[in-house]
Parts: sequence; structure tokens; C-alpha cells
Amino acid sequence: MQRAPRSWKPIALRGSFSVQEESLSVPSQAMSTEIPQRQHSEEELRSACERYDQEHLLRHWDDLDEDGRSQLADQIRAVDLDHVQALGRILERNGQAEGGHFEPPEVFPLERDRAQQERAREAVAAGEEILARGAVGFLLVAGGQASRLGYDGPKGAFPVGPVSGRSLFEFHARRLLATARRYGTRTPFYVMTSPTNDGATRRFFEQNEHFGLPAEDVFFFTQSMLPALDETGRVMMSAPDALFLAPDGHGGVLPALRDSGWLADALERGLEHLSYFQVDNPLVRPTDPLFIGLHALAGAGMSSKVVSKSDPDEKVGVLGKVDGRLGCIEYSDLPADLRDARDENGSLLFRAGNVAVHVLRTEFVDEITRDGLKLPWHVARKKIRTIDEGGRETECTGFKFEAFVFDALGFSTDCVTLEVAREREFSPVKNADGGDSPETARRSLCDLHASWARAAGLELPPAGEDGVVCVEVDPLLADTADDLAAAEPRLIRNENGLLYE
Ligand code: UD2
Repeated sequence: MQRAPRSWKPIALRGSFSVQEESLSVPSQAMSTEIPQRQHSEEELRSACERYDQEHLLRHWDDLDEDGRSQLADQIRAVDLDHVQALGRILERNGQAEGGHFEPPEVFPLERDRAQQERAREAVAAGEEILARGAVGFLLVAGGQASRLGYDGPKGAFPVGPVSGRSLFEFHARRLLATARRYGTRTPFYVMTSPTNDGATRRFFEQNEHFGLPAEDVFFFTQSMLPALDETGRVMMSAPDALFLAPDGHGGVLPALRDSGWLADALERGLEHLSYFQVDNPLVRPTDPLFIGLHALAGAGMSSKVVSKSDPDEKVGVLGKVDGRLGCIEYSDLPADLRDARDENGSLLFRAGNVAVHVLRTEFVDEITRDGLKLPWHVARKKIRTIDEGGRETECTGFKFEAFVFDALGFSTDCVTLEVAREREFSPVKNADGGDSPETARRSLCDLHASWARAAGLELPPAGEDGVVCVEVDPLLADTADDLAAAEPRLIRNENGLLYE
């Protein structure tokens, strides 16, 4: 059998690349959304732009009205130009960073031997005890732009429930509410937005009365924005009076949590762990006692859930040890020989697919963010809507910079990597159609909930033409088949199917 390749080196500017060495510190506010009160004169702005080789930002100044000038001036002042210069140097280096030696991680598997079954029992008990003490906070990242889904609004507002039409946010909130009721505790919910969807997200929660959660237990904070750069390191503009700004990646959640004051709040409340998840997966189980318990018993800083990748081309990152430390290589960065490598059983060697579900010890987050978090910047080459020298709209190649939360794994020791069943826990909404779309997520919910209802001896509707048995279970009622079997559900029928509440 061919020796499996292990060495990993990102390919420069292949589409995206990450810089693993000489990583830059994520400044506490790379792009401040607060407009400083101090007024600069036009001369001061010009001289700052010239000093940093960004004088093109004022090219259309003379054509702007007062409002346009003031908006542009505020945006330029809010950008940390030293940091922009450092990002430009990453482009100059052309992504020439060594990747290192990559090995599969140790995984707590789905198929467990006796010792692992015993460990799992202990972990569930430990996790339940931690949840019952109210020592877990919930951290949702919802700052992304949902550009692939093409939905006009925050992705969390997307109606994913196959029968109920409930939104992604509502699924998540009702799971937390179920845990709060079960243990008689509070479930503090920290929701990260970006400046572009913050207002709409807050309004959606308010209009829906926080989905039954006490409003005082839901906290919003925004991530930072970063300018996109052209290949010479110059800040791109989206209009004569505006910079092209994009969210700084979900890795921005850690400094943003600190800067917002909510990290201090979590520590004061005695929250020992933060359960982290993405907005796009309606099957996610942020209150899973097994995962929380395994993480806590191991004394880990940060732990992860994975699913077994069956298709080498699946668009999930893979967890593995990079030079001995746990890390994740994003699908777009994984070279083909590693992507396709097989072990002696013929399974994919690097199959620990990242479902973007983590638990982080709150003190670990405090430690790694205290002096400015050092995460590598991942750079994505994108087509960017910008303006030409005449101020007309055009499209050009540019570079966006993002920090990824899974890079914080490298700071943690004793990380747990828990394998979970895909059909039980992972079916994200990413694209408008095809794989990972609303259609596949609704089908996954129906398949899972129909299997629970069948096991509980409950009524099921006939399968539709597409083979889907359209039944949905309210997350407030049940998080597992056993919960449903023990419940006395109310049946609601509508034109879509059956809903158990
Ligand atoms: C992510 C993972 C991928 C895989 C997959 C599983 C990254 C880079 N890749 O892929 O490895 O695990 O998820 O579903 O994470 N977000 C923010 N702010 C940002 C950018 C993203 O809050 O600046 C949020 C976004 O709202 C969403 C989540 O992060 O909840 C994931 O973002 P994505 O859809 O861009 O990640 P994706 O699908 O490339």
C-alpha cells in the first residue's frame, strides 16, 4: 500500500491561503465601528492616507457632498492603517508559509469499546451536572453574509422548519429553553452579529419575543470589519464615499466577546464553559451533555465535534495534528494528495470533518485573548464589486482576510475530538440549492424526527413523492428519541405535514 502523504504546504494564491507562521495579532478592534469624536481636518486625512500609500481613498473627495465626505472620513479614521499595512505584507509574501506535518487526530469514536462506553456514561453524568449548575453559556456565530444562500436577511431568520416554518434562530433558542426548563437554570445566549446584520438580527429576536428566552439572557455583540485589499495592498472602495469592508471571520468572535464585555460577564456569572456553534445547522446540539462532559473531564481548553467524511470533496475542514498540535485545515487549503489519502482499511485518512461545534473553557478564552489573540489570517481571493478611477462601478480581483475560530485549538491542550453521527447532528444550510441547501436540511430534519416518532409509536404521515415523511419535532419537546418516547406530545397538522410539540 502506498505510504500516505503527511506533509502539508498551502499552495500560494491558489484561491485562498492561510499564513501559519509569523501570525499577526488580531487587534482588539481592527476596524472599529465606533466613530471617534475627534475631528480631523482634510489635510490630516490626506497626510495619513499618503503615509500609508492609500491616497487613492480621497480621489473622489472633491466630487462628494458633505454627507459623503463625512461618511468616508469616518470610515478611514476607523480603520487601523498600521494593521492594513501588515495585511498588505501578507499579500507580498504571497502565502509562502510552511504548513508542516499533518496527522489524523485522536478521536473519541462513534463505535465504542467497553472502556469508551464507560467513559461516555461518566461524561454524560458530568455534563448533566454542569448543565444543571447553569455553568454553560452558549455562543452563536451569526455574522456571516449568507451570500451563497442568497437570502435577504440574517441567515438565522431563514425559515427552515419543514412543517412549522420555524427559523434557524428559533430552533437554536428553543433547544436552550428546553435545557433551562429541564434543569431549572438560565442559559445565557451570546449572539455574534456583524455591523451589516446586527440591527436586523436584534429586531428579529425582539419581534419574536426572543423565542421564549428571557430577554435579559440574550446578549448581542458585533464582530469587527476589515477592508478588502487589491493585490498591491491598497484598500478597495465600494463607492466613491465608502470603503469595501467585510466581517473579519468567525475567529473574530473571541476578541469581540472580550471587547464587548460579555466575556467578563460570563466569568462573573460563573460560566465555566462556552458552547460554540454556527447559525446554519438546524440539527446542532449545543446542550449535549456527552460533549460537555468529555471536554470538562479531559480538562481541555477547547474541544470539537467531527463527522466522518465519506466523500473526499465534501466542503468541510478536517481536524488533525499539525506538528503535534491539534488544528484544522480548511477544505480549500487541503492539497489533493492529503484529501484523497486512504488508510489501510480503505477509509479516508483525513476524515475528521469539522462540523464547527466546539466547547471552550471560559478561562481559556480569557487567557488567549488577554494580550491580543494571535490567530493566523486566512486570505481569500474574491471578485469584488468596486469602483474604477472614474468612480464607475466595476468588478476586480481583491483579497479578504478572515480569522478562523478553529485555529484557537492550537493554544489548547488535552483537546477532545468527539465523532458524532452526521444524520443526527449535521445538515447545514449553505447554498440555495443542491447539497447543504434548505431542501437537504429539511429532509434531514424529517428523516431524523420520523425515526424518533416511529420508535415512540406515534402517528406518521405517508411519505411524499420525494420519499420524505414530513414530520417535525419541536426542540422544546425533545432533543433525543428517548425524550420523545417519554413525552406526551401535542399533534399539530398543517398542509406541510405533522408537528409534535
Ligand atoms: C465552515 C468551516 C468548514 C466546515 C463548515 C461546516 C470555516 C472557515 N469553515 O465552512 O470547515 O466546518 O463550516 O458547516 O469555518 N461567520 C461569522 N462571521 C464571519 C464569517 C462567518 O459569524 O466573518 C459565521 C457564519 O454566520 C456561519 C459560520 O460562521 O454561522 C460559518 O461560516 P461560513 O458559512 O462562511 O463557513 P463555511 O461554510 O465556509
